Amino acid sequence: MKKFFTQLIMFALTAIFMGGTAQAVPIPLRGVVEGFYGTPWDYEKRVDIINFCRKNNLNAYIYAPKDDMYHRDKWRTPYPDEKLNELAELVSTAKKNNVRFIFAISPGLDLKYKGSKGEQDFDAMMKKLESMYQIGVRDFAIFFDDLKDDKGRHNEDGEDQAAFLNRVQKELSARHKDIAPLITVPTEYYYADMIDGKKIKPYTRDFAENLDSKIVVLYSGRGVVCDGIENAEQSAVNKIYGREVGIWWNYPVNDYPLTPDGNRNTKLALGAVEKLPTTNVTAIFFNPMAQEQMSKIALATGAVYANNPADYDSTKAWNKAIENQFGSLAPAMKIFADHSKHMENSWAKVGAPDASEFAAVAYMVIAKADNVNAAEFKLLEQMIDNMDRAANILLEYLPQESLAECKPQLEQFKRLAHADRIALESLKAGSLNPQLKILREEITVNEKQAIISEEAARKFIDDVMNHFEKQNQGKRKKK
Ligand code: LTM
Repeated sequence: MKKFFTQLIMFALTAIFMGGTAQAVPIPLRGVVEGFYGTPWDYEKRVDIINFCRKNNLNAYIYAPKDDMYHRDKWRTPYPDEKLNELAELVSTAKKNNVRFIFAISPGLDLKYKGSKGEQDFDAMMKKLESMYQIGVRDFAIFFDDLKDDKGRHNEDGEDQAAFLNRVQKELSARHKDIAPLITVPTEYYYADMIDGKKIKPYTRDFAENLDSKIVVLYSGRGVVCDGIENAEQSAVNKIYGREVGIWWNYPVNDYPLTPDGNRNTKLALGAVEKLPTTNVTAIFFNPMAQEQMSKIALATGAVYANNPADYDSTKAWNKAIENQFGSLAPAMKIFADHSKHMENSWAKVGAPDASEFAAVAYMVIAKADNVNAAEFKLLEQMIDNMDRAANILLEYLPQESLAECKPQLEQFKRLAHADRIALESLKAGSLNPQLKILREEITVNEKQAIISEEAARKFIDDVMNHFEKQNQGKRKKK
């Protein structure tokens, strides 16, 4: 008992000395993975993101653009001099900023593991990594994600892959004493794909059992793009791999289609990262959008999380990120970004719901329809006016670099505000303004360039039209 009280007093004293809060424990390796499909970032964007990392206390950047052919499709081919010089500049910028530049390569599409072809490929890999060492790279990653066919099957052998990585790791550290442990992403890189019921799938079992314990493994959560990671899931994956596994977090990346027609995703992910583990995580990397400036809202929240997971408050971090990044434009940006947080399709779901306050008020107005009072109408009206005002301000005053990345979405936001206003006025008047149908068609056409607020401002238009449709059906029945 005495011991207990002594501990209690010690705890209280520690809390008092530390200002009442527990000390932040940052995730050791934390940063951005340029790992999306589509046009890779250019040199300027990379320099900018490396600076951003330093400012936000993120200590690593992974170079892994899927569509850099020298990273994946033609991984054996050496970088041409011009590209190598550019990479050398980036490596040196990263060093100056205390950001680890992690060079990644994705050889899985055609890597051979055995026989003379296997030897040739091992040599090709070492040559490529050596050329990166020569320009100053000290951190390397070899990724095996996205190797499944259309039916979701893969032929990868976990033991072969692990042996390959172990050999590369061994060879690299024999040649150089200043190399960090290798980082990898397995072919079964999300938890649901590692297990079959209660059993670990053969690939994952073989990969995990044979992989050198120093090699850092990243996974993407329960799914490829998923609604958070619970502590228990993190522990389960740690158990499979017999080490603390790191996270490759697919937010704010938007390189996957949102609609079943497979059209390009034209939505921006402008929310906070959320629902991430509070247990020990060894590394976390956030995969951004091609829209580098617009990615910084989520990335800044990711930095806050990664620097103190136990104390993370996503709303607080999101507000702060926007205030820091947009200054006097922050109020307008908050209104716009609030409508563009959530990403969802048949297999992906991530990000807080869009404009939850707007959605709740709009839902209430629709539910009460003929009974909405003046104050309730006013509330929604103000929200709609604010949308329009925010869009106008941002269209006029956003710096060119940011505007170039979100102009179609801002224009669509304006269209939504206009249509929502007509919808609201229709409800007030008790009869549908025929203009609404035309506006809705225009919005649908423009979704090829910009999706925003599907379940809030966009849904209100449909809900109002359905309301009048039902009313008309009722009248027709009575006749
Ligand atoms: O998530 C991983 C490990 N790999 C790919 C990423 O390159 C891609 O950006 C995301 C989102 O589409 N999905 C992946 O599977």
